[in-house]
Amino acid sequence: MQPLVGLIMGSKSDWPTMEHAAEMLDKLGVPYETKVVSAHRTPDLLFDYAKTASDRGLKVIIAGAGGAAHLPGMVASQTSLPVLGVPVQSKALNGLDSLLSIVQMPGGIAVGTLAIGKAGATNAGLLAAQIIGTFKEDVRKAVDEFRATQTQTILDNPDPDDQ
Ligand code: RP5
Repeated sequence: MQPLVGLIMGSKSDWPTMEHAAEMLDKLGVPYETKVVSAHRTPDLLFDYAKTASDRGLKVIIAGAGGAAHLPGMVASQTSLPVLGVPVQSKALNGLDSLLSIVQMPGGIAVGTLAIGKAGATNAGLLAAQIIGTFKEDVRKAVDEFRATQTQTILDNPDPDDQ
């Protein structure tokens, strides 16, 4: 199936975090592609990827990076597709460096920044699906069902001490 979401990350080492975005996209039936694209180590690839993304049929880009996390902002500078940035939890500063690098975009180029680490990657997949759901009915329904199941599961298990 034609990928609608580009799921990119600065390094293979980001995959244990970013696979949670992939998991959510799988769950919600959103076709996506994955690729390592580094702002620092493969800058030409970054420009090519971002500039051709829309023509290749992508509708949303999820970009995860850690440390000096320039990837989401640089991708956003080269495409008008929505870019969702995931701050990967770095070893040295626990991802605060990643978060601040991604979230503090100057006005005029937008990156939607998610939480640090697994929650952020999960929600990036969910938010990408919600964007795709604005024009793809099956994905919108999958998101609604996911949320309804999540709510019901909590209502059915109110005792925090139950296993
Ligand atoms: C960033 O540097 C990557 O996004 C990664 O989070 C971090 C460390 O990369 P590796 O040295 O593990 O490849 O560009």
